[in-house]
Formats: sequence, C-alpha cells, structure tokens
Amino acid sequence: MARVLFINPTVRHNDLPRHMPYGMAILVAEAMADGHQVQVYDENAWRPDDPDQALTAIYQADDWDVIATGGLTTTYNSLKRILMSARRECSDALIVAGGGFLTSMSRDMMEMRPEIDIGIVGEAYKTFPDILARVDRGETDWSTCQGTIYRDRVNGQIHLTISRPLLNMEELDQLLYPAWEMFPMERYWDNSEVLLSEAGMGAKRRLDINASYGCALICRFCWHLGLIGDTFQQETGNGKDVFFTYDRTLRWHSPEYIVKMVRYWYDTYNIDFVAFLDENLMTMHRSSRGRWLPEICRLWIEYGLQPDCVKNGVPHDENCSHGIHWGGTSHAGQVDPDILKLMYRAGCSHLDYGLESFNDRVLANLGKGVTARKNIEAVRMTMDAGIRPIPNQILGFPDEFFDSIYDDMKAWEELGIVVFPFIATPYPGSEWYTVYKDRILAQYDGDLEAFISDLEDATKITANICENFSTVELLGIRDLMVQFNYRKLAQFEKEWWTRHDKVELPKFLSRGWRERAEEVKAGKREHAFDKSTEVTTKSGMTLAFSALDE
Ligand code: B12
Ligand code: SF4
Repeated sequence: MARVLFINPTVRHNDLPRHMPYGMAILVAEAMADGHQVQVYDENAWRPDDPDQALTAIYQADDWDVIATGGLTTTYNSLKRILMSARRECSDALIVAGGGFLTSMSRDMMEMRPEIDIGIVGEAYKTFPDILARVDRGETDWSTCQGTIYRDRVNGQIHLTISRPLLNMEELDQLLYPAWEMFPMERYWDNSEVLLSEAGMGAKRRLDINASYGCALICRFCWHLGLIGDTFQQETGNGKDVFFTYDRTLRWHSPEYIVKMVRYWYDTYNIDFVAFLDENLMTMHRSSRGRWLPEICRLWIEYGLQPDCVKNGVPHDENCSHGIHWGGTSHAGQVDPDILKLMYRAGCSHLDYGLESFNDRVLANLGKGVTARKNIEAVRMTMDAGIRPIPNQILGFPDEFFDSIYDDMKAWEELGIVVFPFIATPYPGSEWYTVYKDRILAQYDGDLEAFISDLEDATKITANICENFSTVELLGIRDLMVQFNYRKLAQFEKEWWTRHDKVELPKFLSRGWRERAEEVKAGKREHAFDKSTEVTTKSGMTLAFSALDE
C-alpha cells in the first residue's frame, strides 16, 4: 500500500488558522480506509517560523510514494514552496495536486509548477483513490485516468484526460466523514469563534460541514471549484484545456447524512457550533422543491441538537450549554420568512448574504438573480426571524459608476449596515477572469504568476476590472463611502466628468457561457457595451450620458 503524505497549505497567512480543509479531510479518510499509510502535515495549523526547514524535515522523515497537496488559489505562495521542496527532497515521489488552484487554471498551473506530476481537475473523491490504486499496481501511464492533467515524464508534455463523471447524490452519501483527527484539531478549536452572531462569538468547538455542491446562479466573479458539472474541455492550440460554463449539476447530501454526521461530532468532539460551507443553502432549498432545508431543521431538533436557548425562548448566553448553533449562506432572492422561521427554531444564528450591490443595473449585469429591493427585504426578513444577516458588499464591478456608489451608501444608511466592501476580483475560474485575462496580465507586465501570487482576500486590490475607475480611484472611493462622505464624492464626480466624455457600461450576455468561452478563446474578448442605459447620479449628471447615444 502507498505511503501518502498530505500537506495542507497556509490559508490567510496574516490571520489565525480557522478552517480545517473539508475536502482534503475526506480524501484522507478514504485513503486510510483503502489501507494506505497516510500522514498529514497541516502547515496552515502549525505556521512554523521556518516553513522550509519544517517541510524538509517532514519530507525526509519517510520514503513517501505520494505527496498530495492543494487548496484555494490564494494559497499559491504556500503551495509553491511545498511543491518546490517536495521535488527537491523526494525526487521519486509522485506529486499530486488538486483543489481550486489547480482546477481553475489547469494547464497554466501545470506549466507554472513543473514539480506537479499529476493534477486532479475538479472532484477528487473517485480520482484520488484511483491514482493511489494505480501507484500500488506500479502503473505510470495516466492517459486512462479520468479527470486528470498529467505531465509526461519522458518529454515533459502536458495532457488532459477525459473528465470523470461526478458522484451522484447516493454516492455522495456514501462518503466517509472527514478524518478530522488526522489534523491538529486543538489548534483549530482555539480559533472556533465566528464573529457573526452572539452564539458564534462564544463558539469554543466549531466544525465546518459542506452539505451541498454548487449554486444555480451565475455571478460573474464567482466559481464553483469544478464540482458542479460546469467544466468542458477545448483545444487551445497548446493542447486541451478546461473551461467553465453555466451548466449546473446541483447535488446535496441527504438531511439524514448531514444531521447524523453533526450528531456524531457532537457526541465525539463535543462541538458547539457548525458552519455550513455550502456556497448557497437557498438554491439547494429551491432545487429540492423546498424540502431539503425544512427536513434538515426537523431532524436537527429530532436528533437533540436544538440549542437550549431557542428551545426555552430566551436570549443566547453562556448558560446555553446544550445543542448546536449554526450559520451558513443565504440568497436574498430565494429566501422566505417560513424557511427562516424553521431555521431559527433549529438553531441558525447567522446567515451570510452576498448582497454585493444595491443598484439594479449592477445586480442584473452580475448574474445574481436579485434586485436592490429584494436585498433590503431579505435583510429585514432575516432580522425579524431572529437570525443575524451578514451583508457582503463588493465595489469595483466592471460597470460600477456613481449611481451604484450612491445607491450602496443610501442602503447602508437605511439598513444601518456597517460594511467595508470587497473589491471585485477576477479570481481564476470566474467568468471575469477569462473575459478580462488580457487586462489582468497588462496590470502585471504579462506575468500570470505575479497576479496569482498577489491574490489574497478581496479586501485588497489586485487586478482592477472596473471600466470607469482606476485602482487608486477605487481605493479612495471606498474610503469615502464608508465615511458616508457624499460631499467629497460629488466633488470627485464633477472632476471625473472634466476628464472623461463617456461612461462605459459593459453589458454581459446571459446566453450560454459555453459559447462565450469559445468566443473568448478564439480571441474575441470584447463584450457588448450598452450605450442606451440612462444613469442618474446624485449630483444630477444625467445629461452627460446622452452623448453615449450618438
Ligand atoms: C471554507 C472556504 C474558505 C476558508 C478556507 C478553507 C480552507 N481551509 O482552505 C476561508 C474562509 C479562509 C476562505 C477564504 C476565501 N475564499 Co473560500 N471558500 C471556502 C468554501 C466556502 C468551502 C471550501 C470547501 O471546503 N469546499 C468543499 C470541499 C469538498 O471542496 P474542496 O475543499 O475544494 O475539495 C475538493 C476538491 O477541490 C479537491 N481537493 C481539494 N483539496 C485537495 C487536495 C488534494 C491533494 C487533492 C488531490 C484534491 C483536493 O478534492 C475535494 C473533493 O472533490 C468555498 C465554497 C465551497 N462551498 O466550496 C469557498 C471558495 C473555495 N473560496 C473562494 C474565495 C474566492 C475565497 C476568498 C478569496 C474570499 C474573499 N473574498 O476574500 C478568500 C481567500 C482567503 C485567502 N487569503 O486565502 C472561492 C474560490 C476561489 C479560487 N479560485 O480558489 C470559493 C470556491 C467560493 C466561491 N464560490 O467563489 N474560503
Ligand atoms: S449566488 Fe453566491 S454562490 Fe451563487 S454564483 Fe452568486 S456568488 Fe456564487
């Protein structure tokens, strides 16, 4: 059986380790169940003073057959170190990479990181065990291993194999529980608190769960890890590569699987909070014709997980020692008071809303399936249900302009929202990454790796994809927005018009992203510009826009 070393890279190097890697922890469990000799080095949890020295010691500690690593694109800098020293110290080991950083830009990443022997594109639940079984059999021909991108060891060429079908929902329910005990849980317990609700703030033993895969919507800055049936392969002139479409295969675990697992964690680890990692709980609710979430809530109570405070109808405090509070992600266009009521009764204490903007033009162009009015209603409805809504805002969309800026500020004031907006960031895998790739590269002197290395939280600006404001302007605008400085913004708006004679409002097409991806690949990167939209800004600059209709 193979000797397998998993390495979890550092996530958010300037924050504490807060989330054990859910997907990797399941792969660890599956590999152990198949009889392989598995070890885990969690760099994210340990944060050694000298990461390279620590890695060298670990690589030299055994004769590894397989080194497996991967994670978010934003962990690239950590992954680069991990991969480089793996190749140096373990020249004979098979280096396997997976997760977001690899799937979102498969061929580019294989070129950027020559240490990787084989990459797993998208879902790894079947592919990774298949690779380990082949290692056991001494096979080195990867051409028949579905769902991978590999490097020919003789001539160095990179090949993409045909994609592997996703697990169906029955198969998902057969997945083993994450092997949390292989990770340094104590270090994560120390940072259990979730500063999003009273119950979350007091959390001392939180675990995360990913109860569903995907989201029905198509927000153009978002991406789904290649786990939702949206990948397609296309010849590029440099070999086949992976692209992403609007196709959707939404999948969820059964309520029984979810609640039984949480009850198991409660009995085994005495957990007090669960964070649902699901991209969007509400689209799953809708896709299940309204059955999935109510059943989870019903079983949560039936399995004795309802928190005491909710059961007794009293505010949460430190005496609430029985049951499990939880939080997750919602969607303003799909939520309703009935489901919120049920969720509250089962212990839901916060819901994250990617509201993004309070301007209808921006929202429509984004593919979010929501309006400003719905955003406002959802915040109120969630508060009325006793659940804390956590509103996320983004600034710097391609069509951001003064009207959307003022709309955001007005809504924040009206709802009493305190927020520091993220900056619209074209993370690899997203539609805007593909559409704006040339522009992104131009901001990094053509150096793709420099862009990838620069990516962190979207609070920081990396590649600017806003058509109307420069990077410096966006940062200044965000500052003025959070201070509600309408006066300075109106002054800037006047200045802006002395330097520009038109505003650019790109209109993104809602037809199939597959066709769009093909156009983009064929070199047609420009998108339709809507010159007819009339925009009214706070200081009444509407007239200037009529010039657009010429
Ligand atoms: C938890 C989470 C985080 C955690 C960190 C999680 C961690 N420990 O790595 C935190 C909160 C820190 C985080 C932050 C951010 N995140 Co985040 N996050 C998630 C979330 C909600 C869940 C991840 C998860 O567990 N998924 C479920 C499991 C099953 O999937 P998985 O881990 O990817 O594993 C599967 C495969 O990818 C693969 N795989 C994964 N790892 C490995 C390793 C090996 C060796 C192999 C073989 C295979 C493999 O196998 C698994 C089974 O198929 C996802 C959304 C989602 N629901 O997926 C977003 C998501 C991953 N995040 C995303 C983004 C954009 C961010 C932020 C940039 C957001 C922001 N505005 O700041 C920041 C970046 C922070 C930073 N500076 O690095 C994007 C992805 C971007 C990208 N291109 O990588 C996602 C997809 C959200 C989205 N829809 O846009 N995130
Ligand atoms: S609603 Fe959320 S998860 Fe769904 S596509 Fe939009 S940002 Fe992504």
